[in-house]
Amino acid sequence: MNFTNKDNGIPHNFAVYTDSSASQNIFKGEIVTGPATTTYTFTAPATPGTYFFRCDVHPQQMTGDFVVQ
Ligand SMILES: [Cu+2]
Repeated sequence: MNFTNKDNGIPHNFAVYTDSSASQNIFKGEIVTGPATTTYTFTAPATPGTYFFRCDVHPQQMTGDFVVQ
């Protein structure tokens, strides 16, 4: 996936976890400081379901569902 950080001078990343407790990491993208674009490559979980993603730098504000169908 392509990850674009448009925030000048602010670091972000994309990380996937099994659930919102964020205790078990599935993928942890490298943190990039904007403005920058990077490409993350990872294998999604084989089991369909709703997983959790967040920015590890802003774990309270930047979160969402990562859905495997
Ligand atoms: Cu962030």
